Amino acid sequence: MLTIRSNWPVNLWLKSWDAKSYKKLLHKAFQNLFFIKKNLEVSYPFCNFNNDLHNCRPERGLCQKSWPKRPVQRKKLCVCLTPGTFAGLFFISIVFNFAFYSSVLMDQLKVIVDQFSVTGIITDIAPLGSGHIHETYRVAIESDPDGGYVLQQINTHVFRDPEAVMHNIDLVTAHIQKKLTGSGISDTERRVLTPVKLRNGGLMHRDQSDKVWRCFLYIRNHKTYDRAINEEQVYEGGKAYGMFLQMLSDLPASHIRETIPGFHDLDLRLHQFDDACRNGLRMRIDETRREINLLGERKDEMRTILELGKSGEIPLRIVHHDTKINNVLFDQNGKGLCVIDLDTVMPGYVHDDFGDSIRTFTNTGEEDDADLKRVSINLSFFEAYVFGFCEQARSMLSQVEKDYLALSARAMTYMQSLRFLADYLNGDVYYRIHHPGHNLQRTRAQIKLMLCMEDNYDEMKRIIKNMG
Ligand code: GN1
Ligand code: MG
Repeated sequence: MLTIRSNWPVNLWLKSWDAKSYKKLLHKAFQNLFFIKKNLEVSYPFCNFNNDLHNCRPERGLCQKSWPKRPVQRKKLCVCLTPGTFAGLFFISIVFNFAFYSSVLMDQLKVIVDQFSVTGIITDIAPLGSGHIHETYRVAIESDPDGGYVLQQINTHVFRDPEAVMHNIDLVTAHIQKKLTGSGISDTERRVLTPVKLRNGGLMHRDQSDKVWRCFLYIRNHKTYDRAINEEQVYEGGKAYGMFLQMLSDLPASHIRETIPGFHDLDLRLHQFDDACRNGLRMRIDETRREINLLGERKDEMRTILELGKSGEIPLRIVHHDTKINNVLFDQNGKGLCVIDLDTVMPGYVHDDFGDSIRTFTNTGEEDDADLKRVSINLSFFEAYVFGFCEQARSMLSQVEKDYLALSARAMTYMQSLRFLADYLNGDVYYRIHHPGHNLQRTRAQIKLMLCMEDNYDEMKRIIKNMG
């Protein structure tokens, strides 16, 4: 019987490229391919790893009979491959492993879904979304193809107190639900996240390997975007986040727990950044001197909002803290539906939310765009966001809060640059990366955006002032 292995070939391939892992990689591929764990000795093309078989000669295809001419000491099946045959078999092996791995994973996930009060026959469980922190899956149900559930494994390295996270989410979603119902909205299950309870009560499941899981209703017929497409959509996004703040404005802050202490505390982020610049990977520090200096030069100006908070000139509110464009769900007509990703809902400043939104809603490129020429700020998107946001939140904002909205866009883009770069220097330990150098690519895109905001700062301030 084949045993389950987590280090399937592609992972091994990506981890390191040296002779030893090449041999291991090929061996694994063949073992998996032929369901054989023993009695198979393989000679690999382009390399001579195996001392017992150093005489091997490549022949066409699998060759068991004609070779070796001189019997090897141990009685083993010898396989000699040409590069072409090898490539073919290797490809088949990867496909096989992928299918096998997926089906094992799906079975394991089904067991977890079953802990929650879900109904219906599960037809598929597939990765969902583009978040950098949690593992997220969509659970499809046979009788309800548009509905289903979202299963999420909480990243407990980032959220060390998942009970606090779920406590906040329970409170916030119930509060918003009440508000929506009170204002006569009928399809509330599409307007706010609905956590699904465990069969035995509670909102999160800890599995045998101590992984923590939670489940939400999947919001039917929604769309998400990683980049804005037009002004109407950006306006809708601004409205959604403005309304979110407005709805939480009467929830007592003392009821909310701090899920990541100092999450948007710039002094803490600067401290972590300095630490990474001192103790991070030497080669990476040398490689990013330009970025490190550029960020260092802006430190004092970027601390302005923090100082306003410390002196009490701006109030602490319950804010979202992760107001990216892809944390708003839109309906099929492009109208804002629901704000998701409530893990970091905590006391903070309105600038945390406004600034972080501008960072993603107005960027003409991607958050991690490799082509920096594509990254800049779209001022009509900026205006549209301000319009939507202020329409909902204007009445709760003080004049001082409004005066610093434009600066908050620069400050949040600055903080994000610090965080991506610190993670790069530390060896990519926080954000999930999709290729080596991904955090550096993200840093450079964010710095480019920040510089564009500096160039357009006067215009940004003018737009906000005009909005009243
Ligand atoms: C992370 O969960 P996700 O991918 O939306 C991060 C945010 C960053 C964002 C950058 C808990 O958000 O703070 O702004 O990446 N969340 C956490 O894209 O660190
Ligand atoms: Mg998040």
